[in-house]
Amino acid sequence: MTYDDNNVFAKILRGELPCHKVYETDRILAFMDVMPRGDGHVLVIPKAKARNLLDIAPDDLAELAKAVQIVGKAAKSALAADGLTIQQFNESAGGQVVFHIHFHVIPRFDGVALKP
Ligand code: DGP
Repeated sequence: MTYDDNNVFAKILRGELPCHKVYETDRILAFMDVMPRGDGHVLVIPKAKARNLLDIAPDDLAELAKAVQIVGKAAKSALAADGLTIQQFNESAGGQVVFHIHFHVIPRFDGVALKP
């Protein structure tokens, strides 16, 4: 499968769509999810073009994983959460809707279920 430059996260990276940015480096952007499944639901994406886990370059994946840990720790601490859920979907059959690789970082609280 190929990378589509018109996906919404590509537009966010180009500044064509707004986002609520929470973390940024020269290679990574993290911003709030517009359809949060819980308080503090953040998306972490690479600036490099990659459709999903099946085609991202290993070096970009390593950088992305490091950013997920940084953002996850910060979100858990900022919200005094009890835990974290990390989600990542690949292709429509795998639940992917936006075709620029991203990790969901969702702070979790004891006894609180994720919204559907
Ligand atoms: P998925 O590809 O299934 O991992 O889901 C994509 C996620 O992206 C979903 O939780 C909603 C979020 N999302 C979709 N469009 C936008 C947008 O324009 N801005 C932001 N911040 N999030 C979006």
